[in-house]
Amino acid sequence: MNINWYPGHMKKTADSIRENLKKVDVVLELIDARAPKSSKNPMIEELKGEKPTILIMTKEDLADKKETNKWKSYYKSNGYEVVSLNASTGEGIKSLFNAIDRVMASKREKNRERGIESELVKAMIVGVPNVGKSSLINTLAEKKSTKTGNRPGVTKTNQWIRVENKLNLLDTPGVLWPKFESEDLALNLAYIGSIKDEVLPLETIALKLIEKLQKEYPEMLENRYKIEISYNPLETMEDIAKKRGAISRGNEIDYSRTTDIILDEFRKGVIGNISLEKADV
Ligand SMILES: Nc1nc2c(ncn2[C@@H]2O[C@H](COP(=O)(O)OP(=O)(O)OP(=O)(O)O)[C@@H](O)[C@H]2O)c(=O)[nH]1
Ligand SMILES: [Mg+2]
Repeated sequence: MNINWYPGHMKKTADSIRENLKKVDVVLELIDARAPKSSKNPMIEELKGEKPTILIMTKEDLADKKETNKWKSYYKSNGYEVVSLNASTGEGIKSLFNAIDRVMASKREKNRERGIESELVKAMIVGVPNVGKSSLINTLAEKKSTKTGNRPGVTKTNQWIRVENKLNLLDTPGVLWPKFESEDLALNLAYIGSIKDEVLPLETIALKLIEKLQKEYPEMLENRYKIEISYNPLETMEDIAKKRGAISRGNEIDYSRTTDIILDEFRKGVIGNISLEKADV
């Protein structure tokens, strides 16, 4: 898969992350609960250095809860402060406030010793495109302060959002990195909508997703589309097309429409609660 997705603005974003790190107390690093390894940008890990960080698994409502819990244990045992939540509705947000309190405890103590009573926490929100950064900010601010959308690249520039005297949050554009480690990783990022659809071979991506779901979540596919899955992903795709009436004039299968149906329904979580990566890594 040849994805030419590293335009100049990615580099600019990396430079600006480096710059803004100096201004914040904590980094909120967002990863997608459905792909907690693939959606963790190694560039961010490198850029942020020793800055206190909270790893936030967003979209937990779309993932397999059992796997999400395993991933949390995995990251905890690797020394991370980690929480999972729904960035759109705010479900699970209490765990984030608790984590912020833990991370800020020593700094607040030092401030108090110096006679500074401010509870303000300055945080930078970072993560791959479409992971829910702006949604999380809106949820924390309890109003629509930033633009969100179900596609990558919605946020174009950095923006500070103040939440009373408690939080000063920096929304940032999603960042990818120059070279993906494996095709599976790239596919996961494609499935969750972190790579622009325009640069992807979408039919191939949908077939690969079917292949994966056939292996790992066959009942979900069967129940959602009322089909019996075939060993051949292309046949499964054709069965889905017939069930959904994605047939064009001349009785031909409309592969492009079927592709849209499958990707859209996976991304919305209506096929089921699916974890693309298992935590036994
Ligand atoms: N189900 C579910 N949807 C979410 C969650 N968080 C965000 N979304 C949806 O995911 C899409 C992307 O959200 P954004 O907040 O725009 O993501 P972003 O990380 O700011 O994206 P960029 O600015 O493009 O990098 C939107 O359609 C949100 O409604 C979540 O926890 N659960
Ligand atoms: Mg955004």
